[in-house]
This record gives sequence, C-alpha cells and structure tokens, in this order.
Amino acid sequence: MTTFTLPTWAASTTVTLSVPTMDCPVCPITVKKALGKLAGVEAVTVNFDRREATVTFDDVKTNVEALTRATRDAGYPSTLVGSKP
Ligand SMILES: [Cu+2]
Repeated sequence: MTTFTLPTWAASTTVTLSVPTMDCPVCPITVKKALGKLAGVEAVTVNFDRREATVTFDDVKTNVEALTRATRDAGYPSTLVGSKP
C-alpha cells in the first residue's frame, strides 16, 4: 500500500457491501435508510437481486466499519466485497 499526503479536502470513497440477509423487497429500503443517516454518507444504492449495497461516503467523516455496523444494527450484517476510488 502506498501512502500519500492527505489533501485537506474531503475524498469520496465508494464501496460495495454484501448484505446476504436481505430477503424481501422491503429489506433494501431499511438498509438504505440505515446507511443514509450516517454522517458522511453521500449516496446509497441497494441492489436487491445481488444482495449488495453500494455506498459513496466521505472517508474523513466515516469508514467501512461504521457502515457495516449501521447495517448490522438495522438487522442486516454486511461485509465489504469491493471498492473503487
Ligand atoms: Cu425484507
């Protein structure tokens, strides 16, 4: 891993979380709400067919641990499946 000097402005990160326990069309709404109320979360897209949530967030204000904790607290444990800059 390469370390860069952090810019003073916020950087957005997009990650995909696997949320395997979503089992009906209402679940994505709950998951999206749980993620969307976190400080620093800018966009949430939930794909019910793939059981995945894609989250764009300000990595100065929040982090993947906070995202997975939020979904778990809402009743949907999630794991990180990928990220892109
Ligand atoms: Cu459901």
